[in-house]
Amino acid sequence: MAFELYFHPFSSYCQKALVALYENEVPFESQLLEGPDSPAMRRLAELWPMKRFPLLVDGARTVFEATCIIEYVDLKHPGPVRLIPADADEALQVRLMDRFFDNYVSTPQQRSCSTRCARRRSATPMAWPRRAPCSTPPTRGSTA
Ligand SMILES: N[C@@H](CCC(=O)N[C@@H](CS)C(=O)NCC(=O)O)C(=O)O
Repeated sequence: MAFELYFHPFSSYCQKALVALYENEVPFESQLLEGPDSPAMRRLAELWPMKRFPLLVDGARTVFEATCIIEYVDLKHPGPVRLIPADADEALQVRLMDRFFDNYVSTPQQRSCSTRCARRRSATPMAWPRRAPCSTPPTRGSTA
């Protein structure tokens, strides 16, 4: 059975998972998260109550967190391109870079985009009526 990937193309975390699948031409079924009420979004909420994406489904198994999806794909569907080096020390360097870019680039970038999307939504309510692909940002002054 082919993997299923729940994703939105504007999400950098989803792009990480997609690169892993495309690099080794791993077949997968796209579950495109088209909006808050789309069937794929409802199914995502059933499979992963945190409702974060990407999410990979492999039969009865669900794998969340883009980094873990990459490791899972490398483990279960190895191809000519090694996603995580076999050498433990080199693998550690890859994981360090992964953590750096997630924590200090992607997450702040996502927060900034979400803030702008939310401002735009309140100015033009029809742009994305209820929920953007990424989290609604905290309001100014909140501690979240
Ligand atoms: N740490 C997670 C982050 C995933 C994440 O935050 N994805 C965003 C999309 S950019 C999301 O699911 N947003 C939906 C929401 O916050 O409700 C990963 O690496 O996969």
